[in-house]
Amino acid sequence: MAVTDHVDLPTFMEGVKRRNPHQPEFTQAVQEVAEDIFEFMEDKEEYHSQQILRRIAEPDRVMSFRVCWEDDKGHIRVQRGWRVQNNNAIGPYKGGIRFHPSVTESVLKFLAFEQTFKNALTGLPMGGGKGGSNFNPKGKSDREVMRFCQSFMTELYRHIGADIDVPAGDIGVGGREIGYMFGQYKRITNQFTGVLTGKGMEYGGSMIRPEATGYGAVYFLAEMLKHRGDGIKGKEVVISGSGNVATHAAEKITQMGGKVLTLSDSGGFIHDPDGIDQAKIDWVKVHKTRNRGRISDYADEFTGASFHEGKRPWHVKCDLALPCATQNELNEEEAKALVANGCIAVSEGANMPSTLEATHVFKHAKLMFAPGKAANAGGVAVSGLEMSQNSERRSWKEEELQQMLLDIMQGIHQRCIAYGDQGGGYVDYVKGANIAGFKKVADAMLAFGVV
Ligand code: NDP
Ligand code: 2IT
Repeated sequence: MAVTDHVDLPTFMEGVKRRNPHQPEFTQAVQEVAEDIFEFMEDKEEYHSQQILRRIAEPDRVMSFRVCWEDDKGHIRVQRGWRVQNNNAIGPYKGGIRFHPSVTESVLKFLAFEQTFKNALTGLPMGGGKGGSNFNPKGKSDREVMRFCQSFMTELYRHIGADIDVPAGDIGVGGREIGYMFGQYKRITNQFTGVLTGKGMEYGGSMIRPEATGYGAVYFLAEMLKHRGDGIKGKEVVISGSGNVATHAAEKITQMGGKVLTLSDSGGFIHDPDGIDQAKIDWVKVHKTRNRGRISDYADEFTGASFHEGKRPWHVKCDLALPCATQNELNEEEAKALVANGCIAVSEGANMPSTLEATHVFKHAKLMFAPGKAANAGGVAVSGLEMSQNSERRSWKEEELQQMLLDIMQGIHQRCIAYGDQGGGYVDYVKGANIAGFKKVADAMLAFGVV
Protein backbone atom coordinates (compact mmCIF):
# COMPACT_ATOMS: atom_id res chain seq x y z
CA MET A 1 0.00 0.00 0.00
CA ALA A 2 1.52 3.32 -1.08
CA VAL A 3 1.77 5.98 1.60
CA THR A 4 -0.37 9.09 1.17
CA ASP A 5 1.59 11.81 -0.58
CA HIS A 6 -0.80 14.73 -0.68
CA VAL A 7 1.08 17.79 -1.95
CA ASP A 8 -0.71 21.06 -2.71
CA LEU A 9 -0.79 22.83 -6.11
CA PRO A 10 2.08 25.32 -5.47
CA THR A 11 4.37 22.53 -4.19
CA PHE A 12 3.43 20.36 -7.17
CA MET A 13 4.19 23.16 -9.64
CA GLU A 14 7.47 23.98 -7.88
CA GLY A 15 8.51 20.37 -8.49
CA VAL A 16 7.47 20.48 -12.17
CA LYS A 17 9.49 23.69 -12.67
CA ARG A 18 12.52 22.30 -10.81
CA ARG A 19 12.55 19.08 -12.84
CA ASN A 20 12.01 20.89 -16.16
CA PRO A 21 14.23 23.97 -16.06
CA HIS A 22 14.08 26.30 -19.09
CA GLN A 23 10.90 24.64 -20.38
CA PRO A 24 8.34 27.48 -20.08
CA GLU A 25 5.80 26.08 -22.58
CA PHE A 26 5.74 22.70 -20.87
CA THR A 27 5.33 24.10 -17.35
CA GLN A 28 2.62 26.49 -18.62
CA ALA A 29 0.62 23.58 -20.08
CA VAL A 30 0.97 21.55 -16.88
CA GLN A 31 -0.05 24.54 -14.74
CA GLU A 32 -3.22 25.11 -16.79
CA VAL A 33 -4.28 21.50 -16.29
CA ALA A 34 -3.14 21.22 -12.67
CA GLU A 35 -5.21 24.25 -11.59
CA ASP A 36 -8.39 22.32 -12.38
CA ILE A 37 -7.21 18.82 -11.51
CA PHE A 38 -6.13 19.73 -7.98
CA GLU A 39 -9.63 21.06 -7.29
CA PHE A 40 -11.17 17.90 -8.79
CA MET A 41 -8.85 15.59 -6.82
CA GLU A 42 -9.54 17.23 -3.48
CA ASP A 43 -11.73 14.37 -2.24
CA LYS A 44 -10.13 11.64 -4.39
CA GLU A 45 -7.28 10.28 -2.34
CA GLU A 46 -6.41 7.51 -4.80
CA TYR A 47 -5.35 9.95 -7.54
CA HIS A 48 -3.07 11.66 -5.00
CA SER A 49 -1.58 8.55 -3.45
CA GLN A 50 -0.97 6.96 -6.85
CA GLN A 51 0.68 10.22 -8.06
CA ILE A 52 -1.38 10.14 -11.25
CA LEU A 53 -0.90 13.76 -12.39
CA ARG A 54 2.80 13.62 -11.49
CA ARG A 55 3.09 10.53 -13.71
CA ILE A 56 1.15 12.05 -16.65
CA ALA A 57 3.38 15.13 -16.42
CA GLU A 58 6.50 12.98 -16.84
CA PRO A 59 6.69 11.73 -20.47
CA ASP A 60 7.07 7.95 -20.84
CA ARG A 61 10.13 8.76 -22.96
CA VAL A 62 11.73 11.55 -25.00
CA MET A 63 13.87 10.60 -27.98
CA SER A 64 16.24 13.22 -29.35
CA PHE A 65 18.32 12.60 -32.45
CA ARG A 66 20.56 14.17 -35.06
CA VAL A 67 19.14 14.71 -38.55
CA CYS A 68 21.77 15.31 -41.26
CA TRP A 69 20.85 16.27 -44.80
CA GLU A 70 22.46 17.86 -47.82
CA ASP A 71 21.06 21.09 -49.28
CA ASP A 72 20.85 21.91 -53.00
CA LYS A 73 24.25 23.61 -52.92
CA GLY A 74 25.90 20.53 -51.45
CA HIS A 75 26.29 21.92 -47.90
CA ILE A 76 25.80 19.47 -45.03
CA ARG A 77 23.09 20.66 -42.65
CA VAL A 78 22.49 19.36 -39.14
CA GLN A 79 19.13 19.59 -37.39
CA ARG A 80 17.73 18.12 -34.19
CA GLY A 81 14.72 15.79 -34.24
CA TRP A 82 12.55 14.58 -31.36
CA ARG A 83 9.69 12.24 -30.56
CA VAL A 84 7.99 12.69 -27.20
CA GLN A 85 5.88 9.67 -26.14
CA ASN A 86 3.92 11.13 -23.27
CA ASN A 87 1.37 8.51 -22.25
CA ASN A 88 -0.12 5.33 -23.79
CA ALA A 89 -2.58 4.34 -21.03
CA ILE A 90 -5.59 4.31 -23.37
CA GLY A 91 -4.04 3.55 -26.76
CA PRO A 92 -0.93 3.84 -28.94
CA TYR A 93 0.88 7.18 -28.76
CA LYS A 94 -0.70 9.53 -31.29
CA GLY A 95 0.12 13.09 -32.28
CA GLY A 96 1.58 15.27 -34.97
CA ILE A 97 5.03 16.23 -36.18
CA ARG A 98 6.03 19.91 -36.31
CA PHE A 99 8.79 21.38 -38.47
CA HIS A 100 9.50 24.96 -37.39
CA PRO A 101 12.63 26.82 -36.23
CA SER A 102 10.93 27.53 -32.87
CA VAL A 103 10.63 23.81 -32.02
CA THR A 104 12.36 22.84 -28.78
CA GLU A 105 12.01 19.95 -26.35
CA SER A 106 9.81 22.20 -24.18
CA VAL A 107 7.41 22.92 -27.07
CA LEU A 108 7.10 19.24 -27.98
CA LYS A 109 6.64 18.17 -24.35
CA PHE A 110 3.82 20.69 -23.92
CA LEU A 111 2.19 19.46 -27.13
CA ALA A 112 2.51 15.77 -26.16
CA PHE A 113 1.08 16.51 -22.69
CA GLU A 114 -1.90 18.40 -24.16
CA GLN A 115 -2.39 15.68 -26.76
CA THR A 116 -2.86 13.08 -24.00
CA PHE A 117 -5.97 14.87 -22.68
CA LYS A 118 -7.23 15.85 -26.14
CA ASN A 119 -7.07 12.31 -27.45
CA ALA A 120 -8.88 10.99 -24.37
CA LEU A 121 -11.63 13.58 -24.94
CA THR A 122 -12.32 12.27 -28.46
CA GLY A 123 -13.54 8.98 -26.98
CA LEU A 124 -11.19 7.05 -29.30
CA PRO A 125 -8.40 4.76 -28.01
CA MET A 126 -5.34 6.98 -28.55
CA GLY A 127 -2.50 7.92 -26.20
CA GLY A 128 -0.55 11.17 -26.45
CA GLY A 129 2.67 11.94 -28.32
CA LYS A 130 4.29 14.63 -30.44
CA GLY A 131 7.43 15.03 -32.50
CA GLY A 132 9.26 17.40 -34.74
CA SER A 133 12.37 19.27 -35.63
CA ASN A 134 13.80 22.78 -35.66
CA PHE A 135 14.06 22.40 -39.47
CA ASN A 136 12.62 25.45 -41.28
CA PRO A 137 10.75 24.36 -44.44
CA LYS A 138 10.36 28.00 -45.58
CA GLY A 139 12.44 28.77 -48.65
CA LYS A 140 13.56 25.16 -49.08
CA SER A 141 13.17 23.41 -52.42
CA ASP A 142 10.98 20.34 -52.80
CA ARG A 143 14.06 18.11 -53.07
CA GLU A 144 15.53 19.61 -49.88
CA VAL A 145 12.30 18.94 -48.01
CA MET A 146 12.30 15.38 -49.37
CA ARG A 147 15.89 14.73 -48.28
CA PHE A 148 15.20 16.16 -44.84
CA CYS A 149 12.02 14.06 -44.39
CA GLN A 150 13.86 10.91 -45.45
CA SER A 151 16.70 11.56 -43.03
CA PHE A 152 14.26 12.37 -40.21
CA MET A 153 12.36 9.11 -40.80
CA THR A 154 15.57 7.08 -41.00
CA GLU A 155 15.87 7.57 -37.24
CA LEU A 156 12.20 7.98 -36.30
CA TYR A 157 11.10 4.67 -37.86
CA ARG A 158 12.57 2.59 -35.02
CA HIS A 159 10.38 4.36 -32.45
CA ILE A 160 6.99 4.21 -34.20
CA GLY A 161 4.52 1.62 -35.53
CA ALA A 162 0.81 1.21 -36.25
CA ASP A 163 0.24 -0.22 -32.72
CA ILE A 164 3.06 1.72 -31.02
CA ASP A 165 3.05 5.38 -32.03
CA VAL A 166 1.30 6.95 -35.02
CA PRO A 167 2.51 10.44 -36.03
CA ALA A 168 0.68 12.90 -38.32
CA GLY A 169 1.05 16.52 -39.47
CA ASP A 170 1.21 19.81 -37.56
CA ILE A 171 2.84 23.19 -38.29
CA GLY A 172 5.10 22.85 -41.35
CA VAL A 173 4.05 19.24 -41.97
CA GLY A 174 1.25 18.64 -44.47
CA GLY A 175 0.46 16.16 -47.22
CA ARG A 176 3.78 16.61 -49.00
CA GLU A 177 5.90 15.89 -45.91
CA ILE A 178 3.69 12.96 -44.79
CA GLY A 179 4.13 11.46 -48.27
CA TYR A 180 7.93 11.68 -48.12
CA MET A 181 8.03 10.27 -44.58
CA PHE A 182 5.61 7.43 -45.35
CA GLY A 183 7.62 6.53 -48.46
CA GLN A 184 10.81 6.31 -46.42
CA TYR A 185 9.17 4.26 -43.63
CA LYS A 186 7.85 1.80 -46.19
CA ARG A 187 11.23 1.59 -47.87
CA ILE A 188 13.14 0.89 -44.63
CA THR A 189 10.69 -1.58 -43.08
CA ASN A 190 9.20 -3.11 -46.24
CA GLN A 191 5.82 -2.80 -44.52
CA PHE A 192 2.69 -1.01 -45.66
CA THR A 193 0.91 -0.17 -42.40
CA GLY A 194 -1.10 2.73 -41.01
CA VAL A 195 1.98 4.14 -39.28
CA LEU A 196 1.21 7.76 -40.18
CA THR A 197 -2.10 9.57 -40.64
CA GLY A 198 -2.90 12.47 -42.93
CA LYS A 199 -1.82 10.29 -45.83
CA GLY A 200 -2.85 10.93 -49.45
CA MET A 201 -6.07 9.33 -50.65
CA GLU A 202 -4.14 7.07 -53.04
CA TYR A 203 -2.24 5.33 -50.25
CA GLY A 204 -4.54 4.88 -47.27
CA GLY A 205 -5.55 8.42 -46.33
CA SER A 206 -8.99 9.36 -45.02
CA MET A 207 -11.54 11.71 -46.55
CA ILE A 208 -11.90 15.01 -44.63
CA ARG A 209 -8.66 14.61 -42.61
CA PRO A 210 -7.25 17.87 -44.08
CA GLU A 211 -10.46 19.75 -43.22
CA ALA A 212 -11.14 18.09 -39.85
CA THR A 213 -9.31 20.36 -37.40
CA GLY A 214 -10.68 23.65 -38.74
CA TYR A 215 -14.18 22.26 -39.32
CA GLY A 216 -14.16 20.65 -35.87
CA ALA A 217 -13.17 23.92 -34.16
CA VAL A 218 -16.15 25.62 -35.81
CA TYR A 219 -18.51 22.75 -34.92
CA PHE A 220 -17.41 23.13 -31.30
CA LEU A 221 -17.99 26.89 -31.48
CA ALA A 222 -21.45 26.26 -32.93
CA GLU A 223 -22.23 23.84 -30.07
CA MET A 224 -21.23 26.43 -27.45
CA LEU A 225 -23.44 29.03 -29.12
CA LYS A 226 -26.34 26.57 -29.50
CA HIS A 227 -26.12 25.80 -25.79
CA ARG A 228 -26.93 29.50 -25.24
CA GLY A 229 -29.65 29.56 -27.91
CA ASP A 230 -27.42 31.35 -30.43
CA GLY A 231 -25.64 30.47 -33.71
CA ILE A 232 -22.87 31.40 -36.15
CA LYS A 233 -25.12 32.92 -38.84
CA GLY A 234 -24.55 36.65 -39.19
CA LYS A 235 -21.58 36.76 -36.81
CA GLU A 236 -18.31 38.59 -37.58
CA VAL A 237 -15.29 36.40 -37.00
CA VAL A 238 -11.59 37.09 -36.47
CA ILE A 239 -9.18 34.25 -37.35
CA SER A 240 -5.39 34.08 -37.00
CA GLY A 241 -3.10 31.90 -39.11
CA SER A 242 -3.50 31.03 -42.78
CA GLY A 243 -2.45 27.39 -42.80
CA ASN A 244 -4.38 24.16 -42.67
CA VAL A 245 -6.44 24.91 -39.56
CA ALA A 246 -7.13 28.60 -40.25
CA THR A 247 -8.27 28.18 -43.86
CA HIS A 248 -10.61 25.29 -43.06
CA ALA A 249 -12.03 27.11 -40.04
CA ALA A 250 -12.68 30.09 -42.32
CA GLU A 251 -14.34 27.81 -44.87
CA LYS A 252 -16.74 26.28 -42.31
CA ILE A 253 -17.58 29.69 -40.78
CA THR A 254 -18.46 30.94 -44.27
CA GLN A 255 -20.56 27.83 -45.00
CA MET A 256 -22.47 28.38 -41.75
CA GLY A 257 -23.29 32.00 -42.62
CA GLY A 258 -20.61 33.84 -40.64
CA LYS A 259 -18.32 36.56 -42.02
CA VAL A 260 -14.54 36.10 -41.69
CA LEU A 261 -12.68 39.40 -41.34
CA THR A 262 -9.02 38.43 -40.84
CA LEU A 263 -6.28 35.88 -41.47
CA SER A 264 -2.58 36.13 -40.55
CA ASP A 265 0.88 34.62 -40.68
CA SER A 266 4.13 35.31 -38.89
CA GLY A 267 4.53 38.52 -40.96
CA GLY A 268 1.27 40.18 -39.86
CA PHE A 269 -2.48 40.07 -40.51
CA ILE A 270 -4.87 41.02 -43.29
CA HIS A 271 -8.21 42.70 -42.59
CA ASP A 272 -10.93 42.40 -45.22
CA PRO A 273 -14.09 44.26 -44.10
CA ASP A 274 -15.99 42.83 -47.10
CA GLY A 275 -15.47 39.33 -45.71
CA ILE A 276 -13.16 36.50 -46.79
CA ASP A 277 -15.51 34.38 -48.87
CA GLN A 278 -14.96 30.90 -50.34
CA ALA A 279 -13.29 32.17 -53.54
CA LYS A 280 -10.83 34.23 -51.46
CA ILE A 281 -10.19 31.28 -49.11
CA ASP A 282 -9.42 29.10 -52.15
CA TRP A 283 -6.93 31.74 -53.31
CA VAL A 284 -5.25 31.74 -49.86
CA LYS A 285 -5.02 27.93 -49.85
CA VAL A 286 -3.26 27.84 -53.21
CA HIS A 287 -1.11 30.86 -52.44
CA LYS A 288 0.08 29.65 -49.01
CA THR A 289 0.31 25.92 -49.69
CA ARG A 290 1.12 25.41 -53.34
CA ASN A 291 2.95 28.68 -54.03
CA ARG A 292 4.35 28.88 -50.46
CA GLY A 293 3.54 32.63 -50.56
CA ARG A 294 2.85 35.22 -47.80
CA ILE A 295 -0.51 36.47 -46.52
CA SER A 296 0.60 40.08 -47.15
CA ASP A 297 0.01 39.45 -50.90
CA TYR A 298 -3.73 39.14 -50.13
CA ALA A 299 -3.99 42.93 -49.77
CA ASP A 300 -2.54 43.39 -53.27
CA GLU A 301 -4.89 40.78 -54.71
CA PHE A 302 -8.20 41.97 -53.18
CA THR A 303 -9.23 45.63 -53.10
CA GLY A 304 -10.60 46.88 -49.79
CA ALA A 305 -8.29 44.62 -47.75
CA SER A 306 -5.37 45.97 -45.70
CA PHE A 307 -2.18 44.33 -44.41
CA HIS A 308 -0.93 45.12 -40.90
CA GLU A 309 2.74 44.25 -40.71
CA GLY A 310 4.02 42.65 -37.51
CA LYS A 311 0.57 42.88 -35.89
CA ARG A 312 -1.96 40.32 -34.65
CA PRO A 313 -5.68 40.57 -35.39
CA TRP A 314 -7.15 40.64 -31.86
CA HIS A 315 -7.95 44.37 -31.81
CA VAL A 316 -10.35 44.03 -34.76
CA LYS A 317 -13.93 44.24 -33.47
CA CYS A 318 -15.68 40.88 -33.75
CA ASP A 319 -18.32 38.58 -32.27
CA LEU A 320 -16.24 35.40 -32.40
CA ALA A 321 -12.49 34.65 -32.44
CA LEU A 322 -10.55 31.59 -33.61
CA PRO A 323 -6.80 31.63 -32.87
CA CYS A 324 -5.43 29.09 -35.39
CA ALA A 325 -1.68 29.85 -35.74
CA THR A 326 0.55 28.90 -32.80
CA GLN A 327 1.11 28.87 -29.03
CA ASN A 328 0.98 32.07 -26.97
CA GLU A 329 -0.23 34.22 -29.86
CA LEU A 330 -2.96 35.91 -27.78
CA ASN A 331 -1.89 37.68 -24.59
CA GLU A 332 -3.67 39.23 -21.61
CA GLU A 333 -3.97 42.70 -23.15
CA GLU A 334 -5.34 41.24 -26.39
CA ALA A 335 -7.83 39.08 -24.46
CA LYS A 336 -9.05 42.24 -22.68
CA ALA A 337 -9.39 44.00 -26.06
CA LEU A 338 -11.51 41.14 -27.42
CA VAL A 339 -13.79 41.24 -24.37
CA ALA A 340 -14.06 45.06 -24.48
CA ASN A 341 -14.96 44.93 -28.19
CA GLY A 342 -17.89 42.60 -27.53
CA CYS A 343 -16.46 39.21 -28.52
CA ILE A 344 -18.68 36.52 -26.99
CA ALA A 345 -16.83 33.30 -27.80
CA VAL A 346 -13.30 32.04 -28.51
CA SER A 347 -12.53 28.62 -30.00
CA GLU A 348 -8.86 27.62 -30.04
CA GLY A 349 -7.95 25.96 -33.35
CA ALA A 350 -4.27 26.10 -32.39
CA ASN A 351 -2.66 24.42 -29.37
CA MET A 352 -2.39 26.75 -26.34
CA PRO A 353 -2.67 29.96 -28.42
CA SER A 354 -3.86 31.93 -25.37
CA THR A 355 -1.36 32.70 -22.61
CA LEU A 356 -2.29 31.58 -19.09
CA GLU A 357 -3.14 35.22 -18.23
CA ALA A 358 -5.38 35.50 -21.31
CA THR A 359 -7.31 32.36 -20.31
CA HIS A 360 -7.85 33.90 -16.88
CA VAL A 361 -9.29 37.04 -18.56
CA PHE A 362 -11.74 34.89 -20.55
CA LYS A 363 -12.69 32.93 -17.45
CA HIS A 364 -13.24 36.08 -15.40
CA ALA A 365 -15.40 37.61 -18.19
CA LYS A 366 -17.37 34.32 -18.39
CA LEU A 367 -16.83 34.21 -22.13
CA MET A 368 -17.59 31.01 -24.00
CA PHE A 369 -13.99 29.84 -24.21
CA ALA A 370 -13.06 26.50 -25.78
CA PRO A 371 -9.48 25.39 -25.05
CA GLY A 372 -7.50 23.77 -27.87
CA LYS A 373 -7.63 20.31 -26.34
CA ALA A 374 -11.41 20.33 -26.84
CA ALA A 375 -11.89 22.63 -29.83
CA ASN A 376 -9.13 21.35 -32.13
CA ALA A 377 -9.59 17.63 -31.37
CA GLY A 378 -11.40 17.06 -34.68
CA GLY A 379 -8.09 16.63 -36.51
CA VAL A 380 -6.73 13.87 -34.34
CA ALA A 381 -10.21 12.32 -34.15
CA VAL A 382 -10.32 11.86 -37.93
CA SER A 383 -6.73 10.60 -37.67
CA GLY A 384 -8.12 7.96 -35.30
CA LEU A 385 -10.77 7.13 -37.89
CA GLU A 386 -8.00 6.87 -40.52
CA MET A 387 -6.28 4.31 -38.26
CA SER A 388 -9.52 2.30 -38.04
CA GLN A 389 -9.96 2.37 -41.82
CA ASN A 390 -6.34 1.24 -42.31
CA SER A 391 -6.83 -1.65 -39.86
CA GLU A 392 -10.00 -2.69 -41.67
CA ARG A 393 -8.27 -2.17 -45.04
CA ARG A 394 -11.17 -0.16 -46.39
CA SER A 395 -12.30 3.47 -46.80
CA TRP A 396 -15.43 5.02 -45.43
CA LYS A 397 -17.54 7.46 -47.45
CA GLU A 398 -17.15 11.21 -47.05
CA GLU A 399 -20.72 11.64 -45.72
CA GLU A 400 -20.12 8.97 -43.07
CA LEU A 401 -16.93 10.68 -41.94
CA GLN A 402 -18.53 14.15 -41.92
CA GLN A 403 -21.23 12.79 -39.61
CA MET A 404 -18.70 11.01 -37.38
CA LEU A 405 -16.66 14.22 -37.01
CA LEU A 406 -19.78 16.17 -36.04
CA ASP A 407 -20.82 13.45 -33.56
CA ILE A 408 -17.35 13.42 -31.99
CA MET A 409 -17.26 17.21 -31.57
CA GLN A 410 -20.76 17.15 -30.03
CA GLY A 411 -19.60 14.33 -27.73
CA ILE A 412 -16.61 16.39 -26.57
CA HIS A 413 -18.93 19.33 -25.91
CA GLN A 414 -21.13 17.09 -23.77
CA ARG A 415 -18.11 15.79 -21.81
CA CYS A 416 -17.01 19.39 -21.14
CA ILE A 417 -20.46 20.27 -19.84
CA ALA A 418 -20.52 17.19 -17.60
CA TYR A 419 -17.50 18.49 -15.63
CA GLY A 420 -17.55 22.21 -16.42
CA ASP A 421 -21.15 23.36 -15.90
CA GLN A 422 -20.96 26.12 -13.28
CA GLY A 423 -24.70 26.84 -13.15
CA GLY A 424 -26.46 30.02 -14.21
CA GLY A 425 -25.82 29.19 -17.87
CA TYR A 426 -22.02 29.42 -17.57
CA VAL A 427 -19.84 26.50 -18.66
CA ASP A 428 -16.13 26.52 -17.75
CA TYR A 429 -14.93 24.59 -20.82
CA VAL A 430 -11.30 24.65 -19.67
CA LYS A 431 -12.21 22.90 -16.46
CA GLY A 432 -14.61 20.52 -18.21
CA ALA A 433 -12.03 19.49 -20.82
CA ASN A 434 -9.22 19.09 -18.29
CA ILE A 435 -11.25 16.93 -15.91
CA ALA A 436 -12.96 14.77 -18.54
CA GLY A 437 -9.64 14.11 -20.31
CA PHE A 438 -7.79 13.47 -17.06
CA LYS A 439 -10.37 11.10 -15.60
CA LYS A 440 -10.27 8.67 -18.50
CA VAL A 441 -6.47 8.46 -18.57
CA ALA A 442 -6.20 8.41 -14.77
CA ASP A 443 -8.69 5.56 -14.32
CA ALA A 444 -6.84 3.47 -16.92
CA MET A 445 -3.58 4.14 -15.09
CA LEU A 446 -5.12 3.10 -11.77
CA ALA A 447 -6.10 -0.22 -13.36
CA PHE A 448 -2.48 -0.89 -14.34
CA GLY A 449 -0.97 -0.37 -10.89
CA VAL A 450 2.43 1.23 -10.49
CA VAL A 451 3.98 1.00 -13.96
P1 NDP B 1 0.32 25.23 -40.86
O1 NDP B 1 1.78 25.02 -40.96
O2 NDP B 1 -0.57 24.75 -41.94
O3 NDP B 1 0.01 26.77 -40.62
C1 NDP B 1 0.54 27.45 -39.55
C2 NDP B 1 0.07 28.89 -39.60
O4 NDP B 1 0.43 29.55 -38.39
C3 NDP B 1 0.74 29.68 -40.71
O5 NDP B 1 -0.13 30.69 -41.14
C4 NDP B 1 1.96 30.24 -40.01
O6 NDP B 1 2.48 31.40 -40.61
C5 NDP B 1 1.39 30.56 -38.66
N1 NDP B 1 2.46 30.49 -37.65
C6 NDP B 1 3.22 29.44 -37.35
N2 NDP B 1 4.13 29.75 -36.40
C7 NDP B 1 3.92 31.04 -36.14
C8 NDP B 1 4.52 31.95 -35.25
N3 NDP B 1 5.54 31.58 -34.46
N4 NDP B 1 4.03 33.21 -35.21
C9 NDP B 1 3.00 33.60 -36.01
N5 NDP B 1 2.39 32.77 -36.88
C10 NDP B 1 2.84 31.52 -36.93
O7 NDP B 1 -0.09 24.57 -39.46
P2 NDP B 1 -1.54 24.12 -38.94
O8 NDP B 1 -2.58 25.01 -39.50
O9 NDP B 1 -1.65 22.68 -39.14
O10 NDP B 1 -1.39 24.37 -37.37
C11 NDP B 1 -1.80 25.58 -36.74
C12 NDP B 1 -2.05 25.31 -35.26
O11 NDP B 1 -3.07 24.30 -35.12
C13 NDP B 1 -0.86 24.78 -34.46
O12 NDP B 1 -0.95 25.27 -33.14
C14 NDP B 1 -1.10 23.27 -34.46
O13 NDP B 1 -0.46 22.64 -33.38
C15 NDP B 1 -2.61 23.25 -34.30
N6 NDP B 1 -3.27 22.01 -34.68
C16 NDP B 1 -3.12 21.48 -35.94
C17 NDP B 1 -3.80 20.33 -36.29
C18 NDP B 1 -3.76 19.77 -37.66
O14 NDP B 1 -4.49 18.81 -37.91
N7 NDP B 1 -2.97 20.31 -38.58
C19 NDP B 1 -4.61 19.60 -35.29
C20 NDP B 1 -4.77 20.28 -34.04
C21 NDP B 1 -4.10 21.43 -33.77
P3 NDP B 1 3.82 31.34 -41.47
O15 NDP B 1 3.39 30.83 -42.81
O16 NDP B 1 4.33 32.73 -41.49
O17 NDP B 1 4.75 30.40 -40.77
O1 2IT C 1 -2.29 18.83 -32.45
C1 2IT C 1 -2.88 17.91 -33.05
O2 2IT C 1 -3.88 17.37 -32.56
C2 2IT C 1 -2.40 17.51 -34.37
N1 2IT C 1 -1.47 18.13 -34.88
C3 2IT C 1 -3.02 16.35 -35.08
C4 2IT C 1 -2.46 15.06 -34.55
C5 2IT C 1 -2.88 13.82 -35.30
O3 2IT C 1 -2.35 12.76 -34.92
O4 2IT C 1 -3.69 13.87 -36.23
